[in-house]
Amino acid sequence: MSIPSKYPAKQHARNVVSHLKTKIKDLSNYAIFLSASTQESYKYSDAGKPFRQERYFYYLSGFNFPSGHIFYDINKDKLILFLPQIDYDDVMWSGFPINQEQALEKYDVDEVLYDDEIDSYLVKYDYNLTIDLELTNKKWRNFISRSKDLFYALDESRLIKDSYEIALMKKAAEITDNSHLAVMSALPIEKNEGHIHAEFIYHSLRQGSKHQSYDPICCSGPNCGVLHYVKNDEDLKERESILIDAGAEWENYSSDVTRCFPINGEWNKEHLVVYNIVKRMQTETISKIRDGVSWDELHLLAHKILIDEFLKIGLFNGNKDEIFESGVSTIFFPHGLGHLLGMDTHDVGGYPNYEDPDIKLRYLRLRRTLRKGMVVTDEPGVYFNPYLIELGLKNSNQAKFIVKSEIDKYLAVGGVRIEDDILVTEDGYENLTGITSDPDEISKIVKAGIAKGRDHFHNLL
Ligand SMILES: [Mn+2]
Repeated sequence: MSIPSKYPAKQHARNVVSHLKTKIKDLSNYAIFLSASTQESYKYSDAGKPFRQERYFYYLSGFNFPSGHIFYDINKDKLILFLPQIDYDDVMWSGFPINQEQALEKYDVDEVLYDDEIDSYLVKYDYNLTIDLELTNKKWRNFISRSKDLFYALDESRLIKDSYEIALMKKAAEITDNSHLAVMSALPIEKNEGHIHAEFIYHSLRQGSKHQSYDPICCSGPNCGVLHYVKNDEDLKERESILIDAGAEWENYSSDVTRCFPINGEWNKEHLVVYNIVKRMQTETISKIRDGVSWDELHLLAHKILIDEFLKIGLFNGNKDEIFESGVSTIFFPHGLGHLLGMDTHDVGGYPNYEDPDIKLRYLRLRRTLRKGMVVTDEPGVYFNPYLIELGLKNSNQAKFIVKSEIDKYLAVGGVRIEDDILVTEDGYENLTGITSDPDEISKIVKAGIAKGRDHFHNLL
């Protein structure tokens, strides 16, 4: 797979048009016009918010600065980037912005102009499709129209990653691998969940990743049972388990990885039992990933494995099929097996159905057949969340299968999730995540870090 030298904006525009054609047959009077995010400040303050480029705009431009616009002339197959005009008052503070010549060199566009010329392009076509009418494009409100079909075409196009995007995602994944390894190796200076958080971000930043794909989830003990725990501020003392869900971003492309480990390097009995159940759920579902496979089915397979294992160790009691039908496994595995990954951590095009009558499928964010070029997370989990267990015990259809006295033994573990980023290929998959999830190897890494002692690490407090 050869990788283009520039972010392939032009090819992206062509892909979008190929999907748009399935909705609008005659595009001869149409163009596409998208706008960048603006640099916003916090309310009542002149401090700028961290800049985050609008993803659809980036997809068609590769331009990562505020206030640009992109125009795709479908008839002429011509992509034009419009730069904001230079604000000379700002040059003193921010330096000179990228100029026309530099932008033409850097981006995969046919022409670079300033935004005072936009009108003369928009008047050429009856329909200049955009995704939203908002502050960034309100000046041209009379020339542009919001289009659901364009949204659809952009989503379908973003669904399948090209070689350039995959290369960016591999870089994000590599930074994430190193940062997870650093976290597992630094227990002498990790006495609070916040230290786990700090260690991950420090190592991501050092590798050039300026942003995280999402706020890291760094939990210990029972907190591991809270799916999107972001408090990240409790002491680790007395606790034995850690769960960290964190992924670095690279040039607007995400990674999303979860690892669990024992704080002292030695898995306690219950923690390892749960870990091995989740490991089996992940190994078996990953092994079935390939073009053409139903993601629903892999998700349900993960539930079946959980039920099988819970019956073996006495956490469930009853008939396998009846347990599956009751949905009681969602008390312990409440989220989906995984989601699409791309510029957004929960990437576009998954078509979830949050009203699905089948509770097992309700929170699955990807509801379509896997296709070559998709990147998905495979992230089964098993949690012992007292609130959810209570709900299960109140539900007469589910309570009869739960062996409460056995479940109680696992509350201290909190939960285990193992999450890798997987590229779907024609006849299988490629796992972009390299950090080990083997429990013995993890144990060795944690112990080796502990053996180095506190003085080995760069830390002040
Ligand atoms: Mn995820």
